[in-house]
Amino acid sequence: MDYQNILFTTQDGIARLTLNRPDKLNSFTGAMHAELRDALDRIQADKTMRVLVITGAGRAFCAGQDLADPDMAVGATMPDVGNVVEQNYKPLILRLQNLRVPTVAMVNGVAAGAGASLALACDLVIAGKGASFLQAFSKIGLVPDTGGTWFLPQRVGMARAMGLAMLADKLPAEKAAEWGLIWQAVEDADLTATVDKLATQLSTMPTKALVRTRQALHAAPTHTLEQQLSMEGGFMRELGWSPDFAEGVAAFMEKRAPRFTGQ
Ligand code: T3D
Repeated sequence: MDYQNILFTTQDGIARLTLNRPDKLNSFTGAMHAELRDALDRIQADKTMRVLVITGAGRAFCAGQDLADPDMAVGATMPDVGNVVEQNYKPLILRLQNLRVPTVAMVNGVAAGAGASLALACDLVIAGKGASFLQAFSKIGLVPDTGGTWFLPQRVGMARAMGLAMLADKLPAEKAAEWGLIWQAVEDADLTATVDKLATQLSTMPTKALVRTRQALHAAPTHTLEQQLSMEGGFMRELGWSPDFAEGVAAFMEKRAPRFTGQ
């Protein structure tokens, strides 16, 4: 598939996906969603990939749904917004959550609406200090989607989630980090280098263990302690038979750096 709305590269185990409609602040269209699905499927199928970095071209990360896209055209007939969510946003988030590599959002500018949710669906979110997070939905009569109502209260608590979602004020990156919405806010000039270093680090780590960690942490809020202990036990059993566990222990015993392969 030829990509017109995203850039996609892979090198040294690092997949980089750039939303590439800078004139429209990288807002989502149906065509962009199709390209994203294709790129995520390629990462899932490529066993040499160890990490995914998502960012936006130009001055924004992503302004959410393109409100001028034919999918959303409000005219004589109203769009079926629920269908768009089911067909585009839900599969996007489920693909990311089930991706077999850790994911990093490099938030280079405003992340609004579903764009904010896309960032929050990544395992680690690093933003430039000039970036901001905006739950734009209430401004246009919608509800936070793309997992927004799930990620927000888990990260920042109900009071702040409610304020952000209802009032739709821009949350600057530094405050987002202070509130625990994201992992880190860094100087804009340092964003790319910081994320490059992080991606390189993640690409040499035990990939399966990182992904099982994601799954366990996301399952915890709806599990009893007993269920969670069982899940941990199952993951430990699986990982305990993995080459990366053997390598990790061998490297520790031999007092050397481990050479994980992601297996
Ligand atoms: O079925 C479904 O689709 C449901 C799914 C919904 C998911 C959602 O994401 S709903 C929320 C949709 N997003 C928004 O409501 C955000 C709209 N955008 C903004 O509020 C502002 O653009 C920003 C706060 C993000 C940035 O403001 P600012 O002042 O830095 O930039 P700007 O001047 O508003 O935008 C620059 C251009 O991008 C401008 O185009 P122009 O006039 O230069 O030709 C603007 O129209 C365009 N743009 C920005 N956001 C969108 C957009 N065009 C289409 N859709 C957008 N979402």
